[in-house]
Amino acid sequence: MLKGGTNYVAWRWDITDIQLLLTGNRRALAKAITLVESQHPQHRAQAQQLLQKILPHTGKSFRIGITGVPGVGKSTLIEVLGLYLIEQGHKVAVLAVDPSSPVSGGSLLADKTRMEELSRQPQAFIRPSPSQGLLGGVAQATRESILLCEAAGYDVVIVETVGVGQSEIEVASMVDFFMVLLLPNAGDEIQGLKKGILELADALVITKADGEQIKAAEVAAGRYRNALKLLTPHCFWQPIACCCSALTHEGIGALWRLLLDYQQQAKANHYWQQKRLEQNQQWLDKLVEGLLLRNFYQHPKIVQQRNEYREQVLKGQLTPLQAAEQLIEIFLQTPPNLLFN
Ligand SMILES: Nc1nc2c(ncn2[C@@H]2O[C@H](COP(=O)(O)OP(=O)(O)O)[C@@H](O)[C@H]2O)c(=O)[nH]1
Ligand SMILES: [Mg+2]
Repeated sequence: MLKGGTNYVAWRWDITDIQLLLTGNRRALAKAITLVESQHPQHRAQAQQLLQKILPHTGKSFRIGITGVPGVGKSTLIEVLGLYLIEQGHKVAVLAVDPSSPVSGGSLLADKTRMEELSRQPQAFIRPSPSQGLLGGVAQATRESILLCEAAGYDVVIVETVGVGQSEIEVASMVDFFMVLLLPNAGDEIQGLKKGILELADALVITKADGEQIKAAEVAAGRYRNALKLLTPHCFWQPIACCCSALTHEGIGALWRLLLDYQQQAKANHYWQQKRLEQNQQWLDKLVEGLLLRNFYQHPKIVQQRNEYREQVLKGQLTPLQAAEQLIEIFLQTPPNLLFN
């Protein structure tokens, strides 16, 4: 790992690296992702230059988000779907957003072993989650990694996340199609679904619909279908509940046809491009807000004077608005050195 930075200084991206990346070289891609994951300001600058150069080669993939609780079958499904897609002539990249790792020190997603066969395929690229950083940073790196995968010629990019915290909202906002995997034992699970998740989903996929669980899976799909009917569709697409098994491969082909159907319809009515534009716009807005806030609170003069103004507000000498305006004035007087991270 090059995250530390010191052993990294000699390493520069040159035109050969970019050409290698564009020809689909997996080492060059892995190296580029390491660069965009780096928190080091110098690397961030390099990463942005690299991204700018490859931008014309991005945007052509089908970006698919997959979420679900640990054990629901994400990795197994991605492996089976990935192998199926490779057979059809696609190049498949898998990226993970794992907000659990910085907290627990362990990772719920980075179980590469489950995708052993897929990871052996020359047409596949699997990248476990960045092991550090707050979710915002991880999400930023993942967005940039999607672009790098596209530049390297991957036409299907799967982003996997376990639904912790805000991670599925983040992932939904960076993909074209978002699916939520659910276990077949429906019970009262619909109520147990995280709030807002139904609204995010383009498809609910009941996993492990095999053996004795087929019936339960079908019952669950029916219940979810009813729940979905109660939602007002936010676009042309009516979210779908379906079953599949990564064990028997039943439903895998149908799932892919469903995705293609979505893609075709979305492109035909220009929703595809519209959604991407909106996502990009939101990403930009979020970055502006985040960068400004961070730079404000880290600004040496603000660090120095913030408490003083706070006290004046608490003592009733200044109104909160007066204090805020004066602090912002101080901030604007000395141009801050805007940096991400
Ligand atoms: N019967 C059955 N078991 C499955 C299926 N998919 C996954 N599993 C099992 O469910 C467990 C969790 O799967 P995994 O893919 O690691 O789940 P993840 O934590 O969501 O990535 C493993 O023991 C898998 O073998 C399936 O389609 N049918
Ligand atoms: Mg997994």
